[in-house]
Amino acid sequence: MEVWQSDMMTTDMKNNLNKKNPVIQTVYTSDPAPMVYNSTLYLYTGHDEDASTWFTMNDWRCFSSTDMVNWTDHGSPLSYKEFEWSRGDAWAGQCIERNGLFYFYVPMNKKGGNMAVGVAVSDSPTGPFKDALGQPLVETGMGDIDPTVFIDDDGQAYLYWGNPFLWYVKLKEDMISYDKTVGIVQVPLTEESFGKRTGNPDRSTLYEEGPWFYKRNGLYYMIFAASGIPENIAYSTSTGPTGPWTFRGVIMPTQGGSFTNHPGIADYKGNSYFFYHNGALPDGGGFTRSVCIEEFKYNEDGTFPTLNMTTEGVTPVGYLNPYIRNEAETIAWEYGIKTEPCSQGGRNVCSIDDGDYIKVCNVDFGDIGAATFHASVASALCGGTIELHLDSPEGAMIGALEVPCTGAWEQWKTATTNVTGATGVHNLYFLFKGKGEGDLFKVDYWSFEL
Ligand code: FUB
Repeated sequence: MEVWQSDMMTTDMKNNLNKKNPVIQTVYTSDPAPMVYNSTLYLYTGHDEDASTWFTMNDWRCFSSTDMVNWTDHGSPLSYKEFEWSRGDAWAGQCIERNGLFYFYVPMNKKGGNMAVGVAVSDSPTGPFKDALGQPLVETGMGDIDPTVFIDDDGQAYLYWGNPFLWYVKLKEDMISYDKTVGIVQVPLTEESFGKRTGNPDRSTLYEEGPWFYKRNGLYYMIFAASGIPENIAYSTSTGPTGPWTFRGVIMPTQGGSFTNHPGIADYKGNSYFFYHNGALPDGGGFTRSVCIEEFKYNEDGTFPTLNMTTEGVTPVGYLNPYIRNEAETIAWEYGIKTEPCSQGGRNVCSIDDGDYIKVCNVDFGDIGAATFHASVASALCGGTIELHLDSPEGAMIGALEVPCTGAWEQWKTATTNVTGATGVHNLYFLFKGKGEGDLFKVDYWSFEL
């Protein structure tokens, strides 16, 4: 198991064939917030702009998976620009479902003011989300960032947030207002509750930011970025939703080349997953971060094991069905490509150059095997070829789709080719080939046929 160390080189993108971290390679992502809904795991992230030298973040991103290794890119469900009162800084948020609506709690800087937490609502987990209030939901003027939301078994919802303080409100059932009789409560940051920090008179406990609040087997968990800069991830537990909290120790040491970290926890298909970020992509670092995932098992008593950052990441918990429409932007690993909004709706893969590839994992072709392959493609230039290889870019080639010039980048055509030798379960590589300079073609979606 390869563990990230602070002096480790960044990921070798092209030859990273058996590794799954970071889980998104097309953009820098941060501050992961997983949400399980309708048997799908949705991953909401922040988005560090390329070449950032500060937390330059304009929108949030959403990805989804049903197997934890192939991630579909849904683009941006929400930007700070949706909030008329915001001037920027789309920092760490979390989304939750209640009564068929999705509530996305997000911190931003106010026009002419400080950070504040807003809430946006949508009837779809992938958005678009709309500002629910036209003004912030909560603000204290003292570090109102990193909201985390949880609905308890009795229906009471809680929103915690803050750096350097930890605050909470009891949300009303509408999820866009809170109980003003209780008001905004400041959690006592005591050594017993959040650990002892030395050398910083302004912050006497390890609590820093990025809280993640949930309940498991009757125990409430507060996971948080801890210890100052550089951060590790630590946690506290309580028998009640509002404390008192007991400090339990560090979960993830400082690793991975980003001076911040941010936890997100989800149980999915019988496994427990720990989401975090690091600086592992090329040109990555504290302001160009990337989300990673580790699978873990709670100890018998509900405490956490120590978790290290790895490049291996998680193992699949499902198979990809090649005989249905699959979005080209469903990706386990890629080299060289990007995604963008598609003129046919949704997103498509773009920035395809000769030698680039997309890998999808655990594709189940079945016993009979595939006979044909179709893809929706567009090219204003010379087109090219999509070679279909099993298990590595140099593995058995089961087919090669000629992509024609379709006349325009928005002119989509379905191209088809015959396939042989595709049976059983394989990782599938789409290896892009072509002679032109720059973008060869775009791909919207694909499928195989028996
Ligand atoms: O992503 C911007 C800020 O960095 C977040 O709000 C913090 O949790 C830290 O990850």
